[in-house]
Formats: sequence, C-alpha cells, structure tokens
Amino acid sequence: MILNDILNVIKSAQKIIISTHIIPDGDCIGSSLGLYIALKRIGKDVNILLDDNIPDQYKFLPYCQEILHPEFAQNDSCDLFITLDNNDIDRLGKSKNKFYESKKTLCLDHHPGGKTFSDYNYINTSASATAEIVYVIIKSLSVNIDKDIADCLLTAIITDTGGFKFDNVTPYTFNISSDLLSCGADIKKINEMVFDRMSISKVKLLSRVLSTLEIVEDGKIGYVYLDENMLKECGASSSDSEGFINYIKNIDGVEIALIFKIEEQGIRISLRSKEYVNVNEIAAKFGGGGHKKASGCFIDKDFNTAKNIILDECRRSL
Ligand SMILES: [Mn+2]
Repeated sequence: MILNDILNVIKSAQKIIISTHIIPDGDCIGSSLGLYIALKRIGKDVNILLDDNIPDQYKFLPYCQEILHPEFAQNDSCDLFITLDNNDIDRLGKSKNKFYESKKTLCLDHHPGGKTFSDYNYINTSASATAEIVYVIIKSLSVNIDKDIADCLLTAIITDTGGFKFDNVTPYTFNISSDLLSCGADIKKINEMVFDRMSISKVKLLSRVLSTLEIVEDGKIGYVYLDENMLKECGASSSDSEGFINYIKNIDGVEIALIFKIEEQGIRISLRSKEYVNVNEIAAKFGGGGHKKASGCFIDKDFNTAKNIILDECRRSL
C-alpha cells in the first residue's frame, strides 16, 4: 500500500479507534498516543482501546489516562480501526470485536512475516519501531509535531531500540529522533522513566527471578522463570518483569535467553538472541512471533513440558 492511499483512508474517516497488541510495550503505547494526539488535532473523533494495564514506566506519557479498556468503548461502529505494532489479529485481545465491527481497518506495523488481516496495510520492516511509521504519517498529514507527540514517539523508538543499542537502528532512526528532539522531546526524562526507575517490588521480583537462572548447552542458552507466587510475594505485577530477560541475554557466552512466565492457562515465553539465532522462527513454530532477535509465544502445557519442547527448538537453532 502506498502512503498516499493510507493518508486518504485516514482523512476520509471521522470516528477512529486505535488499538495495539496485548501486553503492550513502549512502542505500542507511544505510537498509539502519538497518533491519537495528532488525529485529535485534525478534528477526528478518536479513541485508544487497550486490553491490559499500562505498565508504570509509560504512565508519564501525555493523555495516557484517556486510553480506554475495550469494554468501555462506545457501542456504535467506527469508520476506521487502526491497529499498531501488531501482526497477529489474536493479539488484539478484547478489541477484536470492535475490529470486526469497524467499516474499514488499517494496520501500521514493522514486524516481519505476519499474516495481513486488515483491509489496508502499511508495513515497513526496516523501521526500528512502529513510531517511525507513525512519524511519517503525522508529518504527511501536516500535523505540527509538538512536545507531547514528540515525547510519545521518542519513547516508542527508545524502547524498541533498547536506547539506540539494537541493530534495528538505522540512520533514519536518528534523523527522526533528531527531529523529535528539536520538537521538544525530553530524552533524559524518557530514559529515566523507561530504563532507570524501579519500584521496590520490581527489584524484589528481579532478585527472585534471577535466582532461578539455569545455563545449559555450554553456556549458550540461559533461562529463568516466574510464577504467580513470586509476583504475590514481591507485591509485583507481571509487567514488572519487562526487561528482565536482558540480564540473561547479557551474560557472556549466552546466545539465546528465555523467560518462562507460568500462568494459569499455560506458559508465556519471551525469547532473545544475541548474535545469530532467529528467535522469531522459534516462536513462530508455537504460533508466536516478533523479531529476529526478540520474540514471544505461548504454550498451553505445564512448565516442564513447555520448557523441554522449546529448549529442544533452541538447541537445534544454535
Ligand atoms: Mn514495535
């Protein structure tokens, strides 16, 4: 789909819903809010629907208190449903109903290898974050990027690039980020909020989760787990574990890092690779997905079974 067609789809819609994937990250929230603010500026009637709670580190973002849970969405159907940063319709969670009821649907995304499920798709897999795509759209709609929009989009880019450290960073990422800084984005505050702040319950949970560390395959695979009991003991929520997997990935010699979250229905698994393994392919074997070096999936089996089958796949990919 070319950009002009996408712009026309957006311009011709009045009532718009923005949604993203469950267990939202900084790109989901930053891109959604940035687009939300821009569309409001040009007089659109727009809402953001989100299944899950907003992780604490993104609550400083402007307008995030206006994000709605899908059950509070208005009953009438909207002209356009925009799904951001999501290549899997099932990851829309409860917003999925609204998606089906909408007159038109549009997907803006940077994930590789998804099955397209919207009427219109604007996918750029070389964008470091969906926020890069949202930036282009906002610019093309001639909306002035103010500090609020700039903070949202830069937060999204900083999260998805790990603070400009991942190999998804391109010269274009810096061009956009440079412009966002000129528009007033507060990079110091964003970095503090996203990476440096930790609640005491998060620190307790980190210590608890790291104590489960196992290293196998000559040090090439490292994994930890967490369960409901640990969350309860530490007074933490599941979103507090965001970023823990990097501690495992950063261990010298580790190529694949995993975190197993033991939930009622099964095991939620996040995977990271350091150099050469494509963890997107591993996750895809279990119906999940993501990026080459960061992906996730869900296996509805007990912990030991899920662990063994995914570790087998990891071994094969080394
Ligand atoms: Mn993203």
